[in-house]
Amino acid sequence: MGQLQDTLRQQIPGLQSRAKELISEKGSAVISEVTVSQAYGGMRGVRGFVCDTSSVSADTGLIIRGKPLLDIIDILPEEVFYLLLTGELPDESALNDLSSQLRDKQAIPDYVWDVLSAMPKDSHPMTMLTTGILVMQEASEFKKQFNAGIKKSEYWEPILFDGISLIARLPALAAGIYRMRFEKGERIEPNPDLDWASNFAYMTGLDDPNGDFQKLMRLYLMVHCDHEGGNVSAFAAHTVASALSDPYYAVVSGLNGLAGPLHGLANQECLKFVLGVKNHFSNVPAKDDIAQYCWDWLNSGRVVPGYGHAVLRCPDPRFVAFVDFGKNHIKNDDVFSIVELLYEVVPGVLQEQGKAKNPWPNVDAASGSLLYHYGLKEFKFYTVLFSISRAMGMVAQMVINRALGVPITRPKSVTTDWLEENT
Ligand code: HAX
Repeated sequence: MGQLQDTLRQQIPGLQSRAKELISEKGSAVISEVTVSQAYGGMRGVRGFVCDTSSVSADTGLIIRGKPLLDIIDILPEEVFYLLLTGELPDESALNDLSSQLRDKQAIPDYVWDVLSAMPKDSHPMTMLTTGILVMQEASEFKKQFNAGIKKSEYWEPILFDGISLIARLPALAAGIYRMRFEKGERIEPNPDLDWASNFAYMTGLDDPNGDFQKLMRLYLMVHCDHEGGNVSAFAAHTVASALSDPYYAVVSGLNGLAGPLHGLANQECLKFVLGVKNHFSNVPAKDDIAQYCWDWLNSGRVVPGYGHAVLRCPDPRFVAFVDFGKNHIKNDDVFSIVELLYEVVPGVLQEQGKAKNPWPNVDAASGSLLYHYGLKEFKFYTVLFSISRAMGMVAQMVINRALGVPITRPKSVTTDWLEENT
């Protein structure tokens, strides 16, 4: 049915026996313990499940199937999706095959636009995106095959079918939401000659005389693809998918988590913060002034968006990739200059404040300034971009989990009384 599917069909028996062997030989080995602080503290650092699509190390950041992000920064989102799923980069023919599967499935049913156009005009674009995905759930192939009695060992195939269908539709859905929500005029039909990310850029209708916005979208939609399994969106999607809810339901659950300001919405909040700096000083401020601005911000009880991370303890390589892009493609841009200046100032301020365990920038600190430069100024839309990309990681994780027969997620909670009596 497709080269990606064939590769997975060959790989999955090996994955299953590797997991079976580990369980039988080392099933009772202890990989983590949980303290009372962790039980109250968002389970930070607790190792409790398996995710092979990517890993995040505190001092180097995102590693996709053994490849540090910055080593593969030039690959297409389609290639990274293949890599997340299989651990291999596709050759030309496998890439063409996946690209044509995505192209074949990209049409959005009309009822989606009907539903979206009935929503309040000032709905948040993330609400529109998750609504648009959810109403397409009726098309789930997994749901149909499950109801028809498909064997457990075959679940992953219709999960992948649904995942590819959903990922195929996201650029047109997101671009259509952009044009509808921000009154940009009629939707723009997909261009069959473009890759997945460039097509999204094209369908926004933004002016792109040199093709640099398409280039940025290829980078943007690649680097946001996955960040191991324990972040809010991945873990929410993982949990919901473990109940055998189909990928439409599960991805929407993950995206609803991504819509929180401490997670994916930070890219919107971050640009708001940077524009606040620009407005406050009427141009690019001096370092001392920006430091004072950050102190006033922190002292008013707010977090500096785009800085800090639950796992990372270094500048996020995804941030580094965006800053490199800006340095190479953007000259004399005040908003990007403020982002660069904040990078020089904020880590020192956060270190002096002494609260944040990681004073360094995360993925969200620079991306908005680039989008803004290319005319995508409606920052409420930014988390939708993150979502289009992150759906790839969520889908890859759920395909592998179903292939391995991972059971329903159900950790044990304890009561405060239990803690007082048993610790
Ligand atoms: N500014 C100010 N204070 C910060 C901070 C920041 N950027 N980052 C952390 N802190 C504070 C926390 O609020 C916490 O304060 P309290 O003790 O008063 O509650 C303290 O430092 C310890 O927090 P931590 O252990 O370092 O961080 P957490 O693991 O709890 O949280 C967050 C990680 C990313 C949520 C946090 O750093 C934050 O709020 N950052 C700003 C928002 C942001 O950029 N989010 C996007 C993260 C990347 C991502 O997921 N993108 O999708």
